[in-house]
Amino acid sequence: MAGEHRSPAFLAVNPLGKVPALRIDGAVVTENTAILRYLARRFPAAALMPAVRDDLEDAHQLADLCYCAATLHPIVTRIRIPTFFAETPEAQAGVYRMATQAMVQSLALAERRLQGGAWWYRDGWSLMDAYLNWVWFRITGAGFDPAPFPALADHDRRMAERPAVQRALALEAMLHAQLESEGLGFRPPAPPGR
Ligand SMILES: N[C@@H](CCC(=O)N[C@@H](CS)C(=O)NCC(=O)O)C(=O)O
Repeated sequence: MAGEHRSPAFLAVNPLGKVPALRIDGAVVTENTAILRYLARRFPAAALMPAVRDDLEDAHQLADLCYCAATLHPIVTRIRIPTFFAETPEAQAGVYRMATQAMVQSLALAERRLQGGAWWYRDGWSLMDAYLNWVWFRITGAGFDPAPFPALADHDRRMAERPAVQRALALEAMLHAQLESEGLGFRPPAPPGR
């Protein structure tokens, strides 16, 4: 909220002024899709993504990550921060409303997929579950109605049982409290019309 992601210091890390950016071995990797694939390949023992048998399976995995990063993620931003996309409160309410419609449409794929199993891939938990759950956490924290998505809500409960998720959420809550105390806390705007 202090705009540090647009500061020269951060633009030197990622010229697009976006997070995340991962500095590793002195080099910077940006874009969630690239970061997640890099981590999965660099730490195969962690089994962050299922092993692929051929190029086609690899393409399917890339498409899955792109679904989160290129389809869902930009809609999350419009739901949480409509002020980035329109100037007047009326126009922002329109951005929120249309982004919510787009999210309902785009999330149907994930809902169907999770109706068929506990995790995105049959082999078990993967980075896809983490990214998808981030989307869910962010939008339901900004007034998105969870009711039409029971499989995603169940998935969220399963995710919340994972110790790593609990650690990540506790860390985020701690950092959020710290930012609040500095007057830099972020609260998504109340959903328009409420
Ligand atoms: N294409 C990027 C998008 C990342 C992104 O939109 N990050 C948001 C935070 S969740 C951001 O940095 N927004 C700041 C801005 O757009 O000014 C990726 O997949 O990593």
